[in-house]
Amino acid sequence: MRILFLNGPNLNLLGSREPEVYGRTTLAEIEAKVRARAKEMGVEVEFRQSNSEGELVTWVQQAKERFEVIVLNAAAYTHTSVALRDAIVAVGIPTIEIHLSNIHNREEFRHKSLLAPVCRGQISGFGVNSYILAIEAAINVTDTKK
Ligand code: CA2
Repeated sequence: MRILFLNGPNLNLLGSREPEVYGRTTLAEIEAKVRARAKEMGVEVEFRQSNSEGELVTWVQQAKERFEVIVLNAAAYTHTSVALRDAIVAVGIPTIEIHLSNIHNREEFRHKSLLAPVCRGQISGFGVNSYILAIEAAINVTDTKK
């Protein structure tokens, strides 16, 4: 199984600012943890970050035939992007929405995810572990209802 991890805007800043909200782990360190766990679980991962909505949309489109599952932390685009939502529907690859923080106990504007209705599920609020839990979810995603 090949899993594509996509990370949205400002996640490249992890570890440097707002540690009280997002922790002190950098995105490179998260990637290393994901790779280590994926190796144990016998799955392949690709890990990318972009600040550009269009680039994220292109990567979702290009995932067709190359990846079985997408794990997506769309960051702020979670709450705004009809384009990403449409891309997830268009490619039809099971997509798992993840967040470091619990978006439901933060500001009201973060409670709404435009992506959640077209994703298989959402993992939110477990810090770096949201990424690790997503590997487990991805491996079992074919067992879950669409
Ligand atoms: O909790 C998450 O993973 C979020 O997707 C993170 C987004 C936020 O807009 C979502 O509501 C929830 C923000 C990512 C920005 O990351 C930063 C990291 C360090 C310093 C500043 C921002």
